[in-house]
Amino acid sequence: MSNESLANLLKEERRFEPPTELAAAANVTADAYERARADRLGFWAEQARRLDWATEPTETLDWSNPPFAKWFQDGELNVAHNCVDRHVQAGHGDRVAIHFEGEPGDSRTITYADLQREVSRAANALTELGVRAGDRVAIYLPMIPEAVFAMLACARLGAPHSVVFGGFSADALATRIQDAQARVVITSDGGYRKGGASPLKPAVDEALTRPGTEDVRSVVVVRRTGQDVDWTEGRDVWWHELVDRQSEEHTPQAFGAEQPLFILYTSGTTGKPKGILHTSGGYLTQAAYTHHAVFDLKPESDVFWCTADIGWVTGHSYIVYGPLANGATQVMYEGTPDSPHKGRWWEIAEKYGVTIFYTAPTAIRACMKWGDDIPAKYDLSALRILGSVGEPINPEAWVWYREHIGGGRTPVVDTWWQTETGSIMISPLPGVTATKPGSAQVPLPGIAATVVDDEAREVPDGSGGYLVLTEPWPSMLRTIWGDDQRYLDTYWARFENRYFAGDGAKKDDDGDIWLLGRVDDVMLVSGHNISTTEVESALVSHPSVAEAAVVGAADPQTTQSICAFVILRGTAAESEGLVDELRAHVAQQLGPIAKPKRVLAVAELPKTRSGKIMRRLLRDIAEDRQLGDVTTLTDPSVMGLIQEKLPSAP
Ligand code: 6R9
Repeated sequence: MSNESLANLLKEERRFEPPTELAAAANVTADAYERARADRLGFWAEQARRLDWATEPTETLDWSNPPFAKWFQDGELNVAHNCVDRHVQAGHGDRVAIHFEGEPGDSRTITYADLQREVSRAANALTELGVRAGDRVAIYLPMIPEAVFAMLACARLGAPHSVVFGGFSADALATRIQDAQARVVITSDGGYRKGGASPLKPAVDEALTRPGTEDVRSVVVVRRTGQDVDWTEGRDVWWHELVDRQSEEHTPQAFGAEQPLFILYTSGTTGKPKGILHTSGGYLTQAAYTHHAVFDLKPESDVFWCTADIGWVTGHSYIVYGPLANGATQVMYEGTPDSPHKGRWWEIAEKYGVTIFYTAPTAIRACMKWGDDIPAKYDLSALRILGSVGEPINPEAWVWYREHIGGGRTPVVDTWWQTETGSIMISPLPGVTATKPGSAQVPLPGIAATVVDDEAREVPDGSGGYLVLTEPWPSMLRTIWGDDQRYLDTYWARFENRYFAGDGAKKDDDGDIWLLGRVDDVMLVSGHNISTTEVESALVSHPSVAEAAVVGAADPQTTQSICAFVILRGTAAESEGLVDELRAHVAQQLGPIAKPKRVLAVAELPKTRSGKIMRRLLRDIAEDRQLGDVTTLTDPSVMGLIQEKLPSAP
C-alpha cells in the first residue's frame, strides 16, 4: 500500500443518542472507560470475577514471552459449570436457556436444568467413548440444540472442540479433522435448510476415507431428519442410543485457565486453513463481559437472539459461551430467514418477544431488498438493542435496520471483532455512545486499538491506515494450532509489538474508528488508495441498489480501475441510464476518483457462510481469470450466473 493513507471520503453526519431510559439503567456506564484506562489489568481481573473459579487466579496476565499470552494462569475453572451448573445452583434451573425453533416449525424449550442434564449425559457418553481432557472432538452439526450440548460436553471434559460448518464439503471437513487429529466426530443424518432436508452424514463418511483421519474412532450421529444413512459398524453410534442411557449426573473437573477450549478454522485466502486456538479463563471472561456490556443483557427479562451459525466464531461466543455464562434466555433457529416465507425471522422474534437481536449486514441488506412491508407485519416492539457483525455495515443498511426493525427507537451496535480476537473489541455501548451509522466507533473498556500508517505511526484524527491492537486482551487467540511460527508471521510481524488485524480503518475527526474492509481488498486507482467499503456504501445509498461489491481490476492506465457488482432493489431494472446514474452518484458522493469504470447488475454475490462477500472471486471475474478456491462459498452456482453477465460489460 502506498504511503498515502486510505482514502477518507465518506461523510456521515447522522447521530443517535442512547435512549434515556436505557442509559439510566445500563449495565455499563461511561466510567468503565476511565477505570479500565487507569488500571487495565485490574479492570480485567475485576471482570474475571463474573466467573465461578474453583481456584481464584492471583496473576492476571503473564506477558513474559510475547506474543504468547497467559491470562489468569494460576486460576482453575470449568467452563461448562460456568455456563450451566452454577445457574441451576443459584436457583435459576427453571429459566429457559434456549427456545429452539426448527425450520419445519418444530420447537423445543430447554431450561437451564434441562441443559445441565443434557450436557452431563453427553459428557458421560464422550467419556464412555474414551474422550479424555486434551483430546480433540470435531462437531459437524446443523443449528440444533445438540450442537450446544456437544460443545459444552467437550468443555466440561477439557476436550477442545473443533466445530466445522454444517455446510462445508467433505474436503473441508477432512482437512480440519486431519489438522486437529480429532478422535471423535459428532454429526447428524442431516438438517433442514431452505425448505428441505440436506444430508450431513455422507460428507463425514467420505472425509473419513481420506488418509490422516485414522485417529477418528467414533462417529456419533444425531437423528434429525430421519434420512437414510450409511453405517460403519463399530465406528458409528446413534446419539439417542448412546447419550440417552447415560447418567444425568456428572461432576465437572476444574482445569487451568489456559486449558484449550476450542480450535476454530478460518479459511484465509491462501494456504491451508488456520486453526485458531482459544483457551478457557480469559476467553470466557471477555465473552461474558462483552455480552453483558455491548448488549446490556438483563438475564431476568431479556430474550437474546444471535442469528449466527454455530460454525462461525459469532455462534461460539454469542450463542454458546457469552450468553450462557451470563444466564441468558435465547432463541436458536435452525434454518434460513426466508423459509418458508420472508417474514420468518420477524415471526420468530414476535413469538418469543425477542429484546436483543444480533445479525450480519448481509442479512440486513437481504431484508432491505425484500421490502419494508415484510417486517411491518410483525410486532417487534419488544426489541431494545440491535447488533451487527461480520462486515462493515453500510450507513444506509444501518439506518434501515434501526428504522424498520428497531422502530426508530433502538440503538444499533456495530461490533468489530474476529475469530482471532475471540470476542467483541470495538463497538459502541448502547447506554453510553451516541451512535454513527456505519462506524464501530470505540474500543471497549480494557481494549487498546488504534490506526497506524505504513511506518507504524499512529495516524491523526481524520486519516486512514491499518487497524492494530496495541495491548494483549483476555480472549485473544493463543496461537495457530500446531504452528507458532505462522501465528507470529501472520499477526505480529507486520508491526512490532502490535497485533495486525488485516483490516483497513480510519479515524474520523472525533477519533472514532471506521472499518474499511480487508487490506487485501483495498484498491489503488491513479495513486489513490480507495476502500471497497466506501464505494459500496455510496452505491447502497442510491435508492435502486440493495447490495454492492466493488473490486479493483488491473488497468493499464490507472493501475486498477473500479468494477462494481450491484444487486438492484425491488422493481429497479438494469439499463444504460441506471448504470450512468450510479456511476455519477458515486462520483457525487465520494469524488470523481472513486467513480466505478464498470457497473454490473447481478442477481447474487459470492459469499462465505458467515455472509462475507468474497471479493477475490469477483476480482478473478473482473480480470477474466480462472476462478480461485470456491469451497467456502455458500452457493458456488452464483459464480456461473455472474460470469454469464459478463459479455454485456462495456
Ligand atoms: C466476528 C467475525 C473477521 C473479519 C474482520 C473484518 C470483518 C467483522 C466487522 C467487520 C467491519 C464490523 N468484520 N466485524 N468489518 N465492521 N463490525 O466476523 O469474525 O469471521 O473471523 O471475520 O470480519 O474484516 O477482520 P471472522
